[in-house]
Amino acid sequence: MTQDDAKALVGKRAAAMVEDGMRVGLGTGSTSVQFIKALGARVQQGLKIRAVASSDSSAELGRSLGIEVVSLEEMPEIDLYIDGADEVAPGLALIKGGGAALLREKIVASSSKRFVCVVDESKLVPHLGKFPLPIEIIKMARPLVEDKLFKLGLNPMLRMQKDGASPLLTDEQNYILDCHCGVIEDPEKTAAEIRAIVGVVEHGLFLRMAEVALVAGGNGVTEYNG
Ligand code: ABF
Repeated sequence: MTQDDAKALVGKRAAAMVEDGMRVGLGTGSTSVQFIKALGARVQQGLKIRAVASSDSSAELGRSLGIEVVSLEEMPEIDLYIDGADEVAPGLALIKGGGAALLREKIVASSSKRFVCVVDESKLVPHLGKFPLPIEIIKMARPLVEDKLFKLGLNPMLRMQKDGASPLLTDEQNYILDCHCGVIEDPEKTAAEIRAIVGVVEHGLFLRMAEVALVAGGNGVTEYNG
């Protein structure tokens, strides 16, 4: 099975979890795209749902497929949020934000009764940290935040646009610092240290948020509970 096949399989499995009348959170990234497409197909067959999206791109995709996408203000409570991750470690500790949507993703996850993570098996790791940890920061605070992160040994690097000419801006017009920190031994401690820095908006450690990860691989889709 290719990685694309695995993403399509797990996206479809997650879409099958959605029931009539549910308030759904739409994740971001290529696995979530597969979920949104499979959900859109069900909506076209008559499934009635409303959704909140974790990025402008997912909102656009959802609407283009006939999904009613509303704001969190209009629908502050969500029944089921489906989203991908960059790494999944024991305890269902996640790194997210490779797609630069971590702030809205964490807001939507925190507004949801249930968060189900969808990944292919390449995302399962024994420890977080090989994937650079994204941190969303206020532009003005960059020198201050970078200095503090260097002192914590987290080696931040400003994320640039694909052409490398200018810094990438999130949907909320903030910067992303990608931290090349190596193995994160104690994610709770690292999360608390980052959170204490003035100018940090949010970090990509999602701890004790997902109830399960659906993992697609050679054996089909399996449940990972950490
Ligand atoms: C979102 O998309 C992110 O939090 C994560 O960074 C990324 C995963 O993307 P993909 O599904 O394309 O690997 O879920």
